[in-house]
Amino acid sequence: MKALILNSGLGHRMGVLTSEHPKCMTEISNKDTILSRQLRLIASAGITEVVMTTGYFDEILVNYCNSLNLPLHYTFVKNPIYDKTNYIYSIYCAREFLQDDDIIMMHGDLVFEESVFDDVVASQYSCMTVSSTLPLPEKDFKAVVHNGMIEKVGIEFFTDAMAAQPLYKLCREDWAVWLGEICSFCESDNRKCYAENAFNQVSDRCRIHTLDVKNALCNEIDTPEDLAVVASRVAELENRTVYMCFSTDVIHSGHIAIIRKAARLGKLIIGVLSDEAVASYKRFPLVPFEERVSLMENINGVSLVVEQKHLSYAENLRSIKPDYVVHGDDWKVGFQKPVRDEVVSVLAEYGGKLVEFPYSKDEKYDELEQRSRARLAMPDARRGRLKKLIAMKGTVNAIEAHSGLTGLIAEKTTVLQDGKTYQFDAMWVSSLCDSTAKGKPDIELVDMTSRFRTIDDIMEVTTKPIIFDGDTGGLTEHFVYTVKSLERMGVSMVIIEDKTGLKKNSLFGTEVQQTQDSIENFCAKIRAGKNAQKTKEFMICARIESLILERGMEDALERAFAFAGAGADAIMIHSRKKDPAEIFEFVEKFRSRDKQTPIVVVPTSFNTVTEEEFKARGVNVVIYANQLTRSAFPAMQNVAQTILTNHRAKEADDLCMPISKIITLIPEEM
Ligand code: SPV
Ligand code: MG
Repeated sequence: MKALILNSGLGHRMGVLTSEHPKCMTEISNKDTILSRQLRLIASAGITEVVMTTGYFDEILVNYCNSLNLPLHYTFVKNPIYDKTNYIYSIYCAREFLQDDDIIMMHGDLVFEESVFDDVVASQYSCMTVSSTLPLPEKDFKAVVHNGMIEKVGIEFFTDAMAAQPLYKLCREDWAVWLGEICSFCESDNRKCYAENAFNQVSDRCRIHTLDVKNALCNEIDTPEDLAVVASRVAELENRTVYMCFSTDVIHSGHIAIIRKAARLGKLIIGVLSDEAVASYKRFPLVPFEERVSLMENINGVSLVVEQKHLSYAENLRSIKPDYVVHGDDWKVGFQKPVRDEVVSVLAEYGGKLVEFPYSKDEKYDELEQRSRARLAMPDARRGRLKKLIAMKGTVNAIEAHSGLTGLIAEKTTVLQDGKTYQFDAMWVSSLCDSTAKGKPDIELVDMTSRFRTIDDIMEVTTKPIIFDGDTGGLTEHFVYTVKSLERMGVSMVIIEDKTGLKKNSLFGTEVQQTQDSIENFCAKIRAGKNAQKTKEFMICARIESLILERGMEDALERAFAFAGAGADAIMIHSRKKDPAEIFEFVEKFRSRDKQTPIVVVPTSFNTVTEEEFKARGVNVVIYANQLTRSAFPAMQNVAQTILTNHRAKEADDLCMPISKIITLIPEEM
């Protein structure tokens, strides 16, 4: 595709403004002349070949074009009798450079906005810009239109006519017809009319569609009055703001293409989604917020980068009030739809517009995303993420996983609610559920090798951080090895409970014989673990069983402060009461002296308390320790009984997930 710009004329009606250079070099803003704006848009549309006809001040014009340093290759063709002919003859002079290609043709005094030019370039058919909303001009071009096709162009037509501007896309077959007729005109000495006079003779074979620009800027400048009007429209365009939000930490060519398109609508402001918002709806960002900001700041066409704290655009839109919001049209459905609906209603509050470009699924993106996930799953990338999430969100949640399958549920389950997406932050490898899955009691019978095997199964198919239930931690001499192994595997936190001897599950409480370890011994175990670990990020959490064993609040608090003093990175307080009062009392008393050390709770019994309330009270980790196992067991038992009752599986089918669904549950690759 080539651009043809007709610049042979002088523009006498501009007066002194054209006394030293051709009209196209008239300034229309601080940064542009008519011509520099045209050339910039041509270059940014990816067109590289420009044929320009010249006449008046041709040398000045050629030098000026070269001085703009745009990535364009020019062919200048001077009309030697520019003062005695019209541009039909200039085109004739340039004919050898205009063969066998699609042509974007424009008069040199035409100023149009980016979106108009984009539509012309993208048109599948030959087209001319017209306006269905502007009144018919007295002296300028009008097009006679039937069924969306242009039949005649000239200043003399008023019937069935629309205001028209000399900006065309001419597909090569149509252009060959028109150019042929231009040649016939010029060779029979008909050189003083418009090129459109030649078109009018062949419009049945040169099929030009209308492209309705309505009120968008697409104006010729003939007089100083025209210049004033166009300059103020250009100023308005240059002050327009465009807003886009990015959550991605991998930028690919598709993003750059949409940023380019958006920047053509006005000053582009990019909202970069906070780490917390990204982690809540997608995955933990590999590139932290600050780096994602500087990535965006360094992309050509981006004027300003701001933080977008939430998935919702509302806060930023109300404060920035951009003229446009740009997004791919993929968000019309799926989990982003509520976010889009809110954008539409906030834009309506002040008259902003939503521009949606067709979304093309980029395979490269999928591949990059898959690689990012694979990286997140690696031990070094996974281990420190729990600490970061606690720092970022204040309170995180974790759900039990005891196999690859339950790991996938923890990894992939998301819920959309009130425009927000919820998912689990981490996984809890429970001793109770790991033992139960193996049909064994929760008494440290399943050995560490087997427990590590479970971790490995989960890690193979997930990326989220893991909290390991380390029971009592065993002998201190053994615990130091456990710490090093867990750390090496990429586990984020081990929780050990201050019990000794034969451990039984805490939910038995005092119904079974259980012995609490001494503060001294347990502190020594914590210290030994902390000394053994190699990375800063790995966390050892001390779990206090005083409330379970009914030793009282004072004992629980004394232990909590002692264990934190011995280096525990977090404190877990456990209770088997339905009433959360004792948990709340502990949290309040602990927090009055220790504001920092994260507090962990397992609300199996006191399950009426929401995460929001725990957060408000100063709890940092909420673990749903056994619900997947407890829900799966009765479901499986029911199906087994149904089959036995009916002597066949038909009746059980409605209780089961369809095979077609279960096979899609397991990803081919993570
Ligand atoms: C586990 O899930 O194994 C626990 C938590 O240790 S609890 O069962 O509540 O003791
Ligand atoms: Mg346990």
